[in-house]
Amino acid sequence: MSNPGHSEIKKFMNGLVKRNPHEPEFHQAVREVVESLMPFVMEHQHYRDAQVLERMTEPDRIVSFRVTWEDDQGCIRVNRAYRVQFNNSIGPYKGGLRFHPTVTQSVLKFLGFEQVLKNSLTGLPMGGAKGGANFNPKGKSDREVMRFCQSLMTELQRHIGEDTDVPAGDIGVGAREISYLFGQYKRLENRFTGILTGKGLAFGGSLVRKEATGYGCIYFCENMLNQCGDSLQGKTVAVSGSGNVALYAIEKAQDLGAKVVSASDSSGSIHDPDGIDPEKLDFLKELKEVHRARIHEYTERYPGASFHAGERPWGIPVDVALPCATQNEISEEDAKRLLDNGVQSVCEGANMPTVLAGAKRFVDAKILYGPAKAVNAGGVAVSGLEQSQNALRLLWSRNEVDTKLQTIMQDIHKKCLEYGRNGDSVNYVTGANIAGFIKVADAMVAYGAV
Ligand code: NDP
Ligand code: 2IT
Repeated sequence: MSNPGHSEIKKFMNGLVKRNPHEPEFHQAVREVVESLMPFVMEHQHYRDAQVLERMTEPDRIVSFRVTWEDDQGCIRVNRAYRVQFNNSIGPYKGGLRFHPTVTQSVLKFLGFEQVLKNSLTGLPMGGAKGGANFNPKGKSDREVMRFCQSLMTELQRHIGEDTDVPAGDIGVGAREISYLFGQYKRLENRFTGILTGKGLAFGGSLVRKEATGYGCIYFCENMLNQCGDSLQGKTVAVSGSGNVALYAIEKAQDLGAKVVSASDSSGSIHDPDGIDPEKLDFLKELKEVHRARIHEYTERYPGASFHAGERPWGIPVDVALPCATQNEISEEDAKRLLDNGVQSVCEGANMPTVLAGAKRFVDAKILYGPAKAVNAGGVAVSGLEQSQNALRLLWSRNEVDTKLQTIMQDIHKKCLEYGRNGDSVNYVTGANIAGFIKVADAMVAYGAV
């Protein structure tokens, strides 16, 4: 590490690991941020004096609770849920809920910490939070998911509010789950209010929220390429995942003239050398959004494509890679393979999809590497716009929301350039971390010792 703050970083991270044992995902997320922020913080003594980094890495509070529900066989089931309210210095807490068997306090702390800086980057007044449960929606009936959501909201409703904390979706929490959660909140509180985002269009949802994270990812990627006089037109693209983020990243990449040759789920990946065209994407959406089926069925319908059980798509030679599934899905070996195959850009639709050593390889190779907190901020940004529409009791048109999303992604890109320029290249990791940090840090310093 050639960082001027090397010993400061080491000291800081030793303390953080000691205070938060057994939380590897949280350590990883903080390390990535602190490694690029420490030199900046050391140059600005007032942040050091106010212990801003120490305060910013300690959540405001964490609520953990039992969720008891009854399955279709009449058996009582128990899960553990959390809400990590990380930092509300610049606005009410905001961030998704994740339902996945791998959910732990460490995973939600990493996501909550990232969310603070991401939400700051959007320019909207939103603090950062994350929540979820170790509940596996796979194989559960709609009624089981409904009972689980109702039980979870019965406790969560005490801790949230439209000016306090506004949850949304994430892995395993989509339109169906948000609907059940919102219905239960409304029933318990007897108030119709913008307590969740990602709601159905019939009850306060925003146009373009469903598409926002995927579209935003592609807008950011296009901005990075445009900066170098290039564009997505004609590029070959690998996408991982086939959930909310992946499907709409594929859609917008197609719109901009790219050829997307892969998608995946937790069972493996498909490679379609001819490209996923609009008709094939409609099939994939139906497969995943309606039938919740496995991805190998794509190859039964389109025999020109192949299925690779248990594999990620990073061995396919592509110009652009878009990890849109989950954390740590690009290993150092995957990063090396992508670089060896000449990848020009990696844009992170998922949160923390690249291990630290892989991210370092992308930065050192000076490719166009867009970190998650900048690239995937379009989702929470349109959530913020959904809150605005709810407060105004208005519905903006599709074009109005999409134009605002494009402007927000452009602004985030500009902020990354402002703080990440390094000679004739741009370190988007440093740029995003510093730009996101400043607004939150300034608010914290202004509040005094709170
Ligand atoms: P979805 O649940 O809609 O889709 C997740 C996709 O990733 C599925 O294809 C799923 O496969 C796959 N996946 C999940 N976990 C794993 C795993 N451990 N190994 C392999 N594949 C996995 O979630 P989203 O699309 O909403 O979220 C994807 C990523 O984007 C996450 O990192 C999330 O935090 C991030 N994100 C989401 C935003 C949003 O607005 N939804 C906003 C910003 C970031 P399978 O179906 O087999 O589980
Ligand atoms: O990681 C994320 O930014 C999200 N899951 C979206 C959060 C939100 O409040 O829309």
